[in-house]
Amino acid sequence: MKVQMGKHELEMNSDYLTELRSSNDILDDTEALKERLKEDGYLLIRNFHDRKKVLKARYDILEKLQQMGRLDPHAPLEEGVIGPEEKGAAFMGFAEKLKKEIPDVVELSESDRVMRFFDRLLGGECLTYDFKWPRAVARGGNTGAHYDNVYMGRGTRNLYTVWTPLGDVPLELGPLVVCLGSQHFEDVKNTYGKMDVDRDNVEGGWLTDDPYEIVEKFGGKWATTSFNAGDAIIFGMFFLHGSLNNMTNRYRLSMDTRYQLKSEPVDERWFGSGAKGHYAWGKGRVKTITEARKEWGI
Ligand SMILES: O=C(O)CCC(=O)C(=O)O
Repeated sequence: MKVQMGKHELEMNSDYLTELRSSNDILDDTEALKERLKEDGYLLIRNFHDRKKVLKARYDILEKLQQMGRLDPHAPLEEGVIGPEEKGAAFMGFAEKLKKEIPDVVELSESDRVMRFFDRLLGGECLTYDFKWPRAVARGGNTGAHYDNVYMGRGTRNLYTVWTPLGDVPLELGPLVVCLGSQHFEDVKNTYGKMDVDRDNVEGGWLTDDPYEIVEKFGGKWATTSFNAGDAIIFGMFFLHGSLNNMTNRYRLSMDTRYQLKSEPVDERWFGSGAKGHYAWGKGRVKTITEARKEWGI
């Protein structure tokens, strides 16, 4: 099957794009999970969440999109068919505010099931950042390749992203795509990976929107899968990822949320009272990623 990442077409099961492997076979073996996360850079877990809770969270966002006039009024709400404006929507925000607007989304990100999983994986009591990143991606929308460290790298390095599709997300709906091996791209980690968008003010924060460039220059291989409601993929701060394009007339709904040990330092932009999110990024003189990469020599 052919998929699209930005302007570039990729063939599934080719030299550039392969299938993610599930870790459900080792789900009860914490040591094996840790080893897999270190080795592969990610854990794909089917039915990580309670599917019913995912569908409730999906409904919250669909209702919001309906109120915003973003859905096709002639199609059933559950299908999330994009309205004539063809606009995406970001619902990103702090839990305190989101609890009033999309409470089931917040509940899903902080559920006992998720928190106890991280307590076990990281070997101590865990917390999740107050800021949540729910997204409704319209037709043609996608995310370019980036390390999450450039957005949330001020606390512990032992911080993890959970990407959760809010509904079934087959390939054509534009699921997350990761670059296998990118956790070992030392030149990229030591330059681009050390960037902080609020300090360095680099436009977008993406390393590139060209998946081929990464493989040809640095190595690795892209990987994705068809996700079902309930599934999730977990990865660390130095693992290149982005998303495929949504090639359909339905919204791709998802959220990304962050987890770490309570005992380790947090990135204060995203957690605790007074957290303010990105406070300087995009203000004043913005550097392009092309300029920044020239300076870094990558
Ligand atoms: O959902 C997307 O398009 C991007 C998500 C992402 O970058 C993340 O989970 O860190």
